[in-house]
Amino acid sequence: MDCIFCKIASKAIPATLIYDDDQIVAFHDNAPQAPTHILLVPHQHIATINELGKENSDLISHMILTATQLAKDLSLADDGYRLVWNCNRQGGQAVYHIHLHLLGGRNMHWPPG
Ligand code: IU
Repeated sequence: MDCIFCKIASKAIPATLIYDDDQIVAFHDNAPQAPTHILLVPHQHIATINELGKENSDLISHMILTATQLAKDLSLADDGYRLVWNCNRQGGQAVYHIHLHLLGGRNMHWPPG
């Protein structure tokens, strides 16, 4: 499958991973939208969050808990940060392999763009 995030997660493409386990990897976004912009990506190829089911509950909770731990490790937790899942065209999804954005280090806007 020609999926860039599958290749990064399987290490077929070298990337600087800041977190790596048997379920997910995390790395810095290559076009950061905030001083800290990290992507958490599962090894399993799932195209969009629409495809998630109860069988993925452990994976999704692991992604969120890893993101919150990274936020604490990077001293973002007290000031705050944002977790984002983009879904499909109107949601602004560009890479069709699910990923959780962790954004921090600046004031976020609401409503989002
Ligand atoms: P989106 O939620 O699908 O829009 O986010 C995809 C993100 O993946 C986006 O922020 C890109 O900058 C980022 N990205 C990357 O970090 N490395 C890559 O090789 C590619 C995209 I392609």
